[in-house]
Amino acid sequence: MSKRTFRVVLIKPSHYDANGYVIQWRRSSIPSNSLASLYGLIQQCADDRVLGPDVDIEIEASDECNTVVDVKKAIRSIRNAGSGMVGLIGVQSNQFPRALDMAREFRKAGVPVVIGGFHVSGCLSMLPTLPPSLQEALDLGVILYAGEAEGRMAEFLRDVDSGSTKPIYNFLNAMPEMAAATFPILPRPVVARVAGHYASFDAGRGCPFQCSFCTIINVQGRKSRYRTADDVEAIVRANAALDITRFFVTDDNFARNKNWEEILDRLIVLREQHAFNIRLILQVDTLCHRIPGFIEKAARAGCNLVFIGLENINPESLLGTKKRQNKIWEYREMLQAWHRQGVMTWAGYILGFPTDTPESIRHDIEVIKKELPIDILEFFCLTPLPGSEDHKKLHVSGVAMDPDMNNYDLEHVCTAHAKMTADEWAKIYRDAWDIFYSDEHVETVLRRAYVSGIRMSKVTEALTFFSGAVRIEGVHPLQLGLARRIVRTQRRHGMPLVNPLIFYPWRAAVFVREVVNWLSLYRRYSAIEKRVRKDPNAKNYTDQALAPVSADPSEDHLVEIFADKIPQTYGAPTRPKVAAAG
Ligand code: B12
Ligand code: SF4
Repeated sequence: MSKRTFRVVLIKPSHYDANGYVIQWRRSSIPSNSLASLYGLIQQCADDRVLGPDVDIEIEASDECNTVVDVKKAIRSIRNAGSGMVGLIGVQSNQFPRALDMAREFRKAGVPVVIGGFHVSGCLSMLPTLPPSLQEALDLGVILYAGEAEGRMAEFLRDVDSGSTKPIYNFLNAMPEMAAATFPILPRPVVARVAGHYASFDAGRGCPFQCSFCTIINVQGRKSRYRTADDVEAIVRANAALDITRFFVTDDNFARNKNWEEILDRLIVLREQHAFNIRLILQVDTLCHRIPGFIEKAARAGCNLVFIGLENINPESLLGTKKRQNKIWEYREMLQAWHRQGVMTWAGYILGFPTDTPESIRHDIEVIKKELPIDILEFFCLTPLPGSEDHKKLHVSGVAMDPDMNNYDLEHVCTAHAKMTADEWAKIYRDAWDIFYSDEHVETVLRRAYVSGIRMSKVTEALTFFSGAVRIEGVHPLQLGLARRIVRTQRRHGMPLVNPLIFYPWRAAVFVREVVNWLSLYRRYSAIEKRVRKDPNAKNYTDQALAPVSADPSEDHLVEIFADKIPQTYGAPTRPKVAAAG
């Protein structure tokens, strides 16, 4: 039987910086789970020979955040194979313009292109008509894929192979079960491009809550679906066979995964009885400490860094976006519980809620610094992301929003605010990093880490990384990697290529400036770390954030500060308001 090859090129697009260059690095910091999911699914199709016994399916996967994609080479490889397709994977709204620019080149060469991910799914799930970005893709002959691909790839590949594809595939009304579903996996060379060789998997999808800024509930659903402990063990073993044992678990809220205990118990056995050197980064909610044994087991299973969706400390803001589950009087106890297990705490904080002003934001960040043992805080601008209730409301009522999807990266102001001008909002976003990462507060964080027994060198590294991202590289830490690459010829569609004689000297100057800035930041923080370590009194350090939490929440100082803003509807503690400590 004569054999033929169907070549699948999977690309996770990045997005453009303010100069129109692709944001990419020699090493990225966080792996792409969407890429791993699609790779796993198509590898399964290749193993099952779904295009016929005579057809080999070859797969090539790259994450643009850490790889310069050579579009011409990819086109040649598909042509040489005789058939194939390009999949633009897990495309978020901010990545859609970059995805379209690549699609444009592939389509010019007649290669089938399909785009999937949150932008396509979010728009199709929430908007009554196609937005211009999706229409432009269709006009280029790009196939749009909404919804999840588990259990559906064989049929889709057959459609592409036989040239009988539909313009839009929409599976948003039929979420696949996660138990025993094909799992995410990537070849080791792809994972090796992520700093620290982190791989990723999702142990569940969907979320029962209703935050109005969130897209997840409208794309993955409010009914949560979970992988089993057997699935997770299989994922860990498959990666360990490639010598990869560090994982970013992408569940938006692992604490609400109903299989959490079984999963953690299984990982504990792998770690403690079979010497798997597992390390986990988990995302959890602010009430996870109320789940008996959760934090202790997470730490034993290898969690050394936890991301907490704090979002805000002002109850008025939280209520305005239906984030009712966040109860500020529980924050300190929750954070202290992670510290007791030696786990570094990393929280996200959103700026631009309707009641926010530059002054209130400054005030609230100062309160956090004093009151809460958060090691790493990162800031986002409240953004009407396509797929969210906020976006739908603005869209339907015709309120102006930035038409450039590249700006939906949570670092740009994309719509008007009732109390701040766009400039004020953008300024307080930039200032927020300076306010939190002042040298004085960096010392406080390191002193807290010292008494809590958290590895200080790790905290210093993390503080450097998060404090320098926006201030040195001009990108959010979630987009930061190691050693920026700027390819002169990969510029946004419509922007002119810069003459090499101007481009390369500019690039060299920027590179030198950035290296100097990073080194001096790291040296400064290392000197602070050394000072803390040498301080004979360091062991006795204490402050308001480390103070034991009173059994009576009404005695909590944070409750005092926001006393007049805590709604009394959900059994909140009451206490007369006092001013924030100076
Ligand atoms: C992990 C994660 C990250 C990681 C990794 C991103 C990466 N390189 O992949 C990090 C932390 C770096 C990150 C960063 C950001 N993220 Co993020 N992230 C996530 C998270 C939590 C999980 C993503 C995931 O793996 N999902 C599971 C996969 C399997 O789902 P999926 O991508 O939808 O893929 C399925 C289908 O869509 C489909 N599919 C997808 N692609 C394709 C392609 C083809 C060909 C086919 C057939 C099918 C198909 O099949 C897949 C399997 O079923 C999601 C929330 C979530 N629950 O998904 C947010 C999410 C995707 N992120 C979001 C945002 C906004 C960001 C940031 C802009 C925020 C910021 N400033 O930090 C940055 C942008 C960074 C950048 N430019 O790369 C938004 C996107 C919303 C939107 N409309 O754009 C989300 C939805 C969260 C939210 N706030 O609502 N993120
Ligand atoms: S923001 Fe987090 S808690 Fe809120 S609905 Fe989205 S995933 Fe759930």
